Amino acid sequence: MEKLLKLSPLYDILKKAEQGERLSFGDGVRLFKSNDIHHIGHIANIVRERKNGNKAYYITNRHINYSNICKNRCKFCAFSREKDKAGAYEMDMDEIIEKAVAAADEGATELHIVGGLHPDLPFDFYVKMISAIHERCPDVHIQAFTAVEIEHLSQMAKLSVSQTLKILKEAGLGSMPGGGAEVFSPTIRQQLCPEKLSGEGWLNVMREAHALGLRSNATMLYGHVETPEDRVNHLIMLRELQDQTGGFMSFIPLAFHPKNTELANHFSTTAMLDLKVTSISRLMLDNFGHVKAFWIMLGIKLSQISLSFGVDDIDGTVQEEKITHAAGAETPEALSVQEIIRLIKEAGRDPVERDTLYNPVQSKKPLVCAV
Ligand code: V47
Ligand code: SF4
Repeated sequence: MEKLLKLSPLYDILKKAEQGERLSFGDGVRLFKSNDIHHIGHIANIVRERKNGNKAYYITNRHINYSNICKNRCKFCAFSREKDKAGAYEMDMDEIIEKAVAAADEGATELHIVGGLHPDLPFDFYVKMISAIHERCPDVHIQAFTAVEIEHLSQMAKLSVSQTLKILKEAGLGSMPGGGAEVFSPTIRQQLCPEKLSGEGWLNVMREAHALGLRSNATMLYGHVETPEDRVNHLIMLRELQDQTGGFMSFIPLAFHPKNTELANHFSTTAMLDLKVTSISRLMLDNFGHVKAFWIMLGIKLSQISLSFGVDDIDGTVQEEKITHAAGAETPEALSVQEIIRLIKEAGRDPVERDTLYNPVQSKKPLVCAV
């Protein structure tokens, strides 16, 4: 391989990555502009194995998308609806708690709870939702609210982001998912989601969360109108915040699904771009522990292959997913633990069930909730 690697026009960059040297903006852009997926993947795999050995993580979890009502109109989103318009929904507290309790009874160790920016649900609703779930299922980790939702909740509550997060943490919030990051470039945000919290704003919410001891994930939505330069800038901004806080657990590249969105004339992502993004993310984000393939968006087969292209985590059982499926995802909404384990083993990796914070899960016994 070394002989072949020397022939690659990317040899200098790949050698740097292999030796643990930080890659520059220019390096990242050159990688994205190359189609040498074998060599990029090979070095990403070396880095992936250096960080996580032969382990491939998964989690028993459940997504709850409590409402699709949103005051924003992001052009890439097929999920959101205006209040009182056809297709708008809002789960009530009982329904949310029922889903949470059922998931915990079936062995979920994590609840992933996100929704739109509801124009008039009071902050108190969200606090009650978290505390009610936490009271009923104290052993289940609640990963809820993107940085964009937190900023919105802080406006509804007329509190600072830090105070908002503190109240939610006291109620039982365990960590935050990585959604809402999209691509940080102000030009792209202006074009696709002008009402949305800025990239700087997203990073500031995460900085506040990490300062309070709340860990989080980070994402990047790719495969729409962004350039290789936009992607690399995004990754470097994440890397810089991670240098300061160390609070990010995993990075999840999100493959854009165009159906039913205002960008419906765009193509879906290709396998080539998907694997470049997982591999180059692994190489650029040298201070992130994990790169995760959200199989719902990446597809089951490509997620399996991505385990050799930088990825060490294949997410979870999920059970119900509305955001990507509104945009035409053809994946199922759930995978069983047995299916996930088979995918991982056939990829030659060792499956490790993890909790949200990447501790191995010892007991397979369902966590029982208080009735
Ligand atoms: O914030 C919206 C994206 C995100 C589309 O942290 C779309 O572990 C593709 O962030 N095509 C929500 N993506 C999902 C998310 C996530 C998922 C799984 C795990 C984690 C984690 C986070 O989905 C949104 C937005 O960036 N999105 N529309 C679309 N048409
Ligand atoms: Fe609303 Fe999020 Fe959809 Fe944007 S991506 S319209 S903020 S639900």
